[in-house]
This record gives sequence, structure tokens and C-alpha cells, in this order.
Amino acid sequence: MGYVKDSFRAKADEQAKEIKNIIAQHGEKVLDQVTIAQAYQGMRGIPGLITETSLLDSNEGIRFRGFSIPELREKLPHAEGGNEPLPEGLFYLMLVGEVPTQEDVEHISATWARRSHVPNHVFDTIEALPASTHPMTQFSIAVLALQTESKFAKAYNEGISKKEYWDYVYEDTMTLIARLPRIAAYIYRRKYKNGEHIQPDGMLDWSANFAHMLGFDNEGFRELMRLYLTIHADHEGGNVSAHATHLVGSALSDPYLSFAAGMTGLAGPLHGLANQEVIRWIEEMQQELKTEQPSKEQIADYIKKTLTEGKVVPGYGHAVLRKTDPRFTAQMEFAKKHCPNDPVVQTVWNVYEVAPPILEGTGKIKNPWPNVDAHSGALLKHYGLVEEDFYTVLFGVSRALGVLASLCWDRALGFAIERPKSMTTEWIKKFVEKSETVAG
Ligand code: CMX
Repeated sequence: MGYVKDSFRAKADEQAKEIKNIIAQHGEKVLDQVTIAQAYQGMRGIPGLITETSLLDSNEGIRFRGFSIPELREKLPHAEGGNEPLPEGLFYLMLVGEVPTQEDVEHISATWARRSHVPNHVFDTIEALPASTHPMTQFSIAVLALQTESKFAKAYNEGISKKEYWDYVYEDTMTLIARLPRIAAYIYRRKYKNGEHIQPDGMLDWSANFAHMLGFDNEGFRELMRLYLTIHADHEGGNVSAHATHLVGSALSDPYLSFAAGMTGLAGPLHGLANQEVIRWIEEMQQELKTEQPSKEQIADYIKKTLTEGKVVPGYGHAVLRKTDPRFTAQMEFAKKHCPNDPVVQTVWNVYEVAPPILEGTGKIKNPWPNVDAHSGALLKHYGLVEEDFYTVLFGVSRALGVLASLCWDRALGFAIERPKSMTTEWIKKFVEKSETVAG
């Protein structure tokens, strides 16, 4: 057994004991009440999930195992000569709960490089799809095609004890994460680069190798990928991709099936696909106004027009956040350092100045501030990754780190199959009638 797995196992055993005590001593304590509005409106704010890897504060933003994004950028190991955190380090932190050493990170890089071989039938499955198929559809299908490799599914089929689930889920997690960049890059090169594929370079870190297979070998893009794959990894447990992965996993569907469910959720325009939508929205504005850099007044008018047409302004708003997303700020800082004069980057910054008061002025949008998706496309465009349909796949590769580390925890802690109660409107009407009779 590798030492990362040993460390995870030791932490999980400790945590499982603690949880047992918490449930025994405090299991009947009430966390919160659920209102009828919450039941109808996306269960917003109902505390009903345990996710160990990260926690979201509506004003401060995300913390991974207690560390904010600026802290991660400082504390996590970097590549030689680089300044951005290596996502391998964030994975270790989320899985084991401790800041990794440089050696830990190199160990994970090497493990993923060793396991990165993708079987041919996965490429054949991708090839069977029309090239016009959206990259997120290709990605989700490829993950399902890779499910033939699941050690968990095989072991379960042969018969294993509940106590061993986590071990196979851990193995599947490591193999799946190792292979995702190869699959994603294959989809990219097939769709946009005439199928001219680039072989992996096992000497590079996970992000640099991904950049290499996509066809970008410059250090600037590698650094962007390290930052990008770190900040998109996790956003506590209630968002659609994390929740879907956790939910499907709770039925003991293996990590491939569970992660594919998360990815089909990430492909929705109100979630991960928003990064594609942001850049399309900016380009449509540029085309309509016939200028590469619209003025702030023009941007303000365009935002109002978008709202009048009953559409959302992509990249703005959030179900939990109530301030600027620190993932937006991290990308802004990166852009200030590397490409402050890029016209699309400048437009993103101008939208940031103009949009919040307009969105706030509608009186109904609860968070007028930008989320992670408002900035990412401009950076990718700057480095030449211009095909915005592909952007959500990059988000998906990163999201694997958080949701699969969480899945390891779910099985190690023996979490139950998820099954909340649903009601009909008829039931609600009767409930209201009864409560009014009692009150009245
Ligand atoms: N532009 C226009 N209208 C918006 C809006 C936006 N950016 N954000 C919210 N609204 C609207 C909602 O559609 C809703 O309208 P109705 O009452 O007519 O249905 C109203 O404001 C209240 O919504 P809310 O409580 O503020 O926001 P929700 O929690 O319901 O939704 C989110 C959150 C992210 C789906 C929403 O803000 C949105 O659609 N944003 C644009 C898409 C986007 O950027 N998504 C990416 C989120 C980050 C991620 O998951 O990757």
C-alpha cells in the first residue's frame, strides 16, 4: 500500500471514531429548520450534507481544509521555477487533511504519470461520436467508457466486506484522475486540431503534462493550468457536480459512474458551462457593438439589454456567495501579472466595475458579484486556447480532485445511501391547512 493511502486510512479511521461519538452523543440535536420556500427553491441553505474537503463561507469564499486560496498559493508546493500551487498538493491536502511536502507532491505526480495509460476502447468510443458533439458530452461518455477499468465494481461483483470499499474507491480515484488529462486532451485535439494527438510526457507534473498534450508548452500556460486546476477543484458539497457525484456514489456506483454523473451536471449553463457562456456573451457584445473593447457605458447598456431579454448575465451571481468569488480574484491577480493589457481581460475587468450595481438594482439578484467563471475564459483566450466549448472540460478535470477525494471519504466513513424526503404540493397544502387550524 502506498504511503499516501496509509496516511488517508489512518486519518479516516480516526475521523470515523469521532463521528460515531458525535452521533451517539449529539445525534438528536437540531441543526436547522426547513421552510416550505426552501423545499420549493432548490433546498438553498439546508444543512444536510457532510463534505470534509472544503467549506464555503458566503462572504469570504472557499477554504480547503481551512486554507483560503491566497494561503494555498503560498503554502502548497510549486513546480521548479513556478509560483502557482501544484494541484497534486491540493489533492493531498483534501484527502489527508495536511499540507503536503514537496516529496508528497512529487510522489502523487509520479503515481498519476504511471497510471495515465488510457485503454484504446475509450478512444474508439470517442471516435464513434460525431466530431460536432459538445466536448462535455464526449468527456462524460469517455469517463463512462473507462468504467470497464473499475476495481471497485469488479471487487464488489466478486464480493467484498463493507470495510474494504474505501480501498477500491481510492484505487479507482487515483487511476481516474491520472487518466482524465489524456482523455480531455484527446477530445481537444480530435475536435480542434485535426486529430493530431500529442503523447504524454511522464517527466512533467500533472498540469504541465496536460498543457503539453493540449499543445501548449510555454511556461505561462503551464502556470495558468496549475492555478486553474487548483482553484476549480472543490466548492464544498452542495453544488451540482459535487452533490451529484456524492449522491450517485452513495448507491455504491463506482467512482467512474459517480464522476460521470457529476460531469453531466457540470455541463449545465447555470453551473460549469457558465465559463463558455461568459466568453460567448463578451464576444457577442464585441460583435454587436463592432469594437474589440467596448466602453463601460456600452457594457452597462449591454447588461441591461441582456436582463431585458430575460437572460442571465453569465459569470455573475451565486447560490451561496455574497461577495466577489476569491477564485475570480486569484485569476485577476494572475492576469495583472501576466497579461494586464489583453483586451478581453480588460473587458472582464470593466464588466466587473459596471455589472454589480446594475444587477443589485434589479432588487432580486441576491449576489451581484462575479463568480469563478467570469474570468477564466479571458485567460485561456490570452494563451491561445480559444475554443470556448472546451472550457468546461478543463473545469471538469479539476473538479475530479475534490469530488473524488470526497468520495474516498464517503466510503471510508461508511456514509449511507442518500435518500431525502420529497413531498407533493397536495401534501404541502394539507400541511399548511393543518398548521393554520392548530395556530388559529
Ligand atoms: N443574471 C440575471 N439574473 C440573475 C443572475 C444573473 N447573473 N443571477 C441570478 N439571477 C436571477 C435568477 O435567475 C432569479 O430569477 P427568477 O426569480 O426570475 O427565477 C433571481 O435572480 C434570484 O436568483 P438568486 O437567488 O440570486 O440566484 P440562484 O441561487 O437562484 O442562482 C446562479 C445562482 C449561479 C444559478 C445564478 O446567479 C445565475 O444564473 N448566474 C449566471 C450563471 C452563472 O454564472 N453560473 C455559474 C455559477 C458558478 C458555478 O457553478 O460554476
